[in-house]
Amino acid sequence: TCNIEQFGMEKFDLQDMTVGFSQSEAESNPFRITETASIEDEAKKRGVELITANAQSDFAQQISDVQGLMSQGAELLIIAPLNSDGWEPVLAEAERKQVPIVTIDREINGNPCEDYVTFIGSDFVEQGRRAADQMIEALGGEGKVAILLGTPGNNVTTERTKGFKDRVEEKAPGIEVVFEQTGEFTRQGGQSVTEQLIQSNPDIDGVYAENDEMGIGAVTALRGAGKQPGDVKIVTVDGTKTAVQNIIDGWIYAVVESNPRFGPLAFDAHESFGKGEDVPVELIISDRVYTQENAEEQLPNAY
Ligand code: GYE
Repeated sequence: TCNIEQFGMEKFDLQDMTVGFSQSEAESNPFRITETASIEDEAKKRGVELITANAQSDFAQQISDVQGLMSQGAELLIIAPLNSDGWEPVLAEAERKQVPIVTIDREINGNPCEDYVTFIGSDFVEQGRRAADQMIEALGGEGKVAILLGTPGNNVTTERTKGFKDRVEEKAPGIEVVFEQTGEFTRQGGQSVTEQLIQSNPDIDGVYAENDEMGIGAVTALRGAGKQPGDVKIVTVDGTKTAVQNIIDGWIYAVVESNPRFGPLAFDAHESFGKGEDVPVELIISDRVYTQENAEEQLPNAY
């Protein structure tokens, strides 16, 4: 856990503070739209002043965004980091100015309770395992699988890949990963990588897309190549409405949720930290799984 005394700061009341929120990626991805809305709604609900910035997938921009938030008067930070490494200039300045940081959805590599207060996110290794379980079921334990990787340089991609591969190796040696390439977590990226995949591996049986946007791009590519729903089993991660609708339509086999509703947890963390309470240095949000059995009934929970 982390306590404000260990951190070497005076107690504060969240109510009196200005909070800065730095979003990493463009809000074309429903994960990002929902995440930003969750932070903004929670700030409003609590009457806390919030200033925001969006780095549009540019890491240098995000570093200057966060520095900008501090110079605009942010006394507390919530950061959705694009990359896990490279935060030293921000961490040094936050330390100098005594600005506590809560990171959400991706980790910053550093020391908890020194560089930042807490990380709030999913268990990404577990998401990879859940995706593998769905793929193993879809393929009856045998076949050739491609992975559409997320962007490199963050713990989410690494952990979603590790969880998936380890589980497949352990439970279904008849499944072979024959293709791996990044689709940059975007729809367009997922589509163009899948177009290459169909050329190089026309006999592919399954596609594990490390987010829904890439999975939806994969559906477009497969459709364009004349495939029918279910010909290639697709498993994705996030839980967007479009992806869950694709389960209902037969194009996607299953969607492992990655819950982006961090607002209440992030503000709670800052609030109890300010009061001098012990805050866990890692908080895991709970995720569901959407399957053919529950997609229709669960669609309202998708974002
Ligand atoms: O799955 C994806 C986004 O970091 C957990 O990033 C997040 C991931 C999310 O681009 O859609």
